[in-house]
Formats: sequence, structure tokens, C-alpha cells
Amino acid sequence: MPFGEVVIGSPGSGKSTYCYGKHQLFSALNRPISIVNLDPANDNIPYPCAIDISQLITLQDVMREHGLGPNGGMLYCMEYLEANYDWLEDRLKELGKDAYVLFDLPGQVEISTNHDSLKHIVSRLQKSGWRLAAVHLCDAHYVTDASKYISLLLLSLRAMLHLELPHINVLSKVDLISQYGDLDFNLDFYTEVQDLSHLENALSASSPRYKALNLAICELVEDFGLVGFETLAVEDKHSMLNLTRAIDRATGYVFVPPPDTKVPEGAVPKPDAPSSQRPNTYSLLSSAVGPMHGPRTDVRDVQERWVDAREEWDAYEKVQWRREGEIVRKEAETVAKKNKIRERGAPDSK
Ligand SMILES: Nc1nc2c(ncn2[C@@H]2O[C@H](COP(=O)(O)OP(=O)(O)O)[C@@H](O)[C@H]2O)c(=O)[nH]1
Ligand SMILES: [Mg+2]
Repeated sequence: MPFGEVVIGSPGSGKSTYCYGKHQLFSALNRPISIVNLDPANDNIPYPCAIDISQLITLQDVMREHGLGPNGGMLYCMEYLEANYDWLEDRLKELGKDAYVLFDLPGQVEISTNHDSLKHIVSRLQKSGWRLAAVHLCDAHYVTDASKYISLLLLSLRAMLHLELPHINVLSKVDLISQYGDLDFNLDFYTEVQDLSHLENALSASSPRYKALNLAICELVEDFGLVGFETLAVEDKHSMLNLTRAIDRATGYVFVPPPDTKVPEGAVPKPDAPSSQRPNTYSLLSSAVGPMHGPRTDVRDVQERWVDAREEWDAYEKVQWRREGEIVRKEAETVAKKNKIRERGAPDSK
């Protein structure tokens, strides 16, 4: 059964970087992954691309031929893709039945909040057996201001209601958050979206004119009770693994590592493990706890790592990397020595 992530979010929220980071991580884990670029304006693609919409249509051609601006042109491209769904389907079939695909989408928010083409494409994929989740990246910068944060909540809710997919909202670039000054609340306040009435004071200070409107939006968001956020710092392995677990839980994906994969101690049993180690609930359990990567990170740990004690953690990680580098260098030296001895031939046993 093919699985996929529909990666959406405003321009610059980190979608393409996330796809690239995930490709590197999954390749290292020996886990299948392909990336499909569906952004016809993406001319600087950082990752290896399995399917590229620019082979079907480009934004520049549309703007030139139809006299459209960048926004109208982008919507035209999405409608064109929907009309040529077979083009996409044929190429996706070539990726195999067990493909895991990231769909890198354009940043125009209306594509995931109002416009119907993406919604129709997604539902056709679902009908043909794809298990999909929307991964909505939102620049963590938005939490630095109460009214910006409320606009983010509304945008996230809108995308959730429109696409009707299992949905993960993500505060991206959380590693930069300490640069924006002190936050009004701890990070868990922004990720858990529990009691938004606490924003009242912050709203009085930042946008008193729209305070009543903003508070009404807060009430609406709370009434739905749907919006929450994961966090992401794309270069941090733990952060990527934590998000991967959340997405796997949403799609129901279970990763069974190939028999020759090095699996960390105490992780999910390998497929060739004795049946006593593979309970019937194996699939469910693995998807519930997440594949092979240890316990879920609490948002308070994220707060400590990137907000409260960022410098100490940076220094600590540098020391760890140096140690790991030293170990890898020594291992390489030992292997080289062994190879040399083997090349010279085994010593005469006479
Ligand atoms: N510090 C930091 N920068 C990031 C992160 N993710 C993306 N970026 C940067 O954000 C910018 C926009 O990223 P990009 O992937 O092109 O965004 P897109 O328009 O959503 O595809 C680039 O300069 C990235 O290097 C992150 O987790 N941390
Ligand atoms: Mg991009």
C-alpha cells in the first residue's frame, strides 16, 4: 500500500528543505522514500526528484502564454495537473506499490485552504489506495506575536477542514526561535492550543483595535478543538524522528526494517526475529510507539533545547560530534590497517 505526505505551508516555511532533510534521514535509515515536486515554480530543487511537475507544466510558460500573474498562473497549473491526473498517476505507479512519497507543494495558501484542485487530486489518490497525511509547515516566527499566532491558527484550521486528511501542523525552524526575543508563554502553550483566553493581555498590547475579533477567532478555534502543533528543526535528528513518529501515527505507516539493517538496541524487532518477539499486535504497537526511534520528545524538551538552554546544548552537541567523529576515524583506520594486511597476504603459518 503506498503512503504519502502532502507537504503544504506558506512560501519559505521550509517545505523543500524538509523534503530534502527527510530524504537524507530515510536513506540513512534504509527506509523507502521518493519526492514528487508539485511546485511548478520550484526551479532550485535541492533533493533528488522522482517526479517533477515541470515536465508537465511550468509557471513561466503559463504566465507567458496566458498573460497571467504569478498567483493566477499557479492556480492554473494546479487545475492543469488535476485535468492531467493520469500523467501523475502513471508516474506514481512506476514508484511501486510500497512507495513512500513526499509531495512538495507550492506555497500559495489558497491551494490548501480554498481552491479545489489539490483537494480533488488528494481524494483521487486516496480512492486508488494511497494513505496520505497533510504536513502543514508554519514558520515558528509566528508565535512571537499574538495576532500573528491567531492568524496561523485560523490558517491551520482552514487547511484541516478543507483537505479533510489526517493532518499534522508543524512549527518549523524552531531552532531560530530564541533569536526573536522572549516569548510571552512557554512553547507548549503555542503547540497545545489549550486555553487561548490567556492571549488577551498580549492582544491588548499588540493590536488593541482588533482584540475582540481576535478573541472571537480564538473561541472558534477552541470550539473545533482540532488545531495543535508539532515542532521541527530540520537539521536536528531527534526533531526529525519525533515528527516522523507523529506522521506515522497519523497515516498508520509501519516501517519494518530490511533484515540486514542495523537497528538500535531495544527497538522494533526485525522481520526475521523469532515469533515470540513478534506479538500479533506488532503492527499496531509499532505504529503507536513509532518505528525504531525511542520515546516521544516532550515539547518541554524542545523548549529547553532551543529556547532556555540553546547555547549549552549547542556546546554539548559539538563535543558529542567531535567524539563520534573520533570514533568513526579510528574505525576507518582499523579497517584500512586490516585491508592492508589482507592485501599483503596472511602471515606464513609455518
Ligand atoms: N534555521 C532553519 N532554517 C530552515 C529550516 N527549514 C528551512 N529553513 C530555511 O528556510 C528557507 C526557506 O526554505 P524552503 O525549504 O525553500 O521553503 P519553502 O518555500 O517552503 O519550500 C531556506 O533558506 C531554508 O534554508 C529549519 O528547520 N531551520
Ligand atoms: Mg519550496
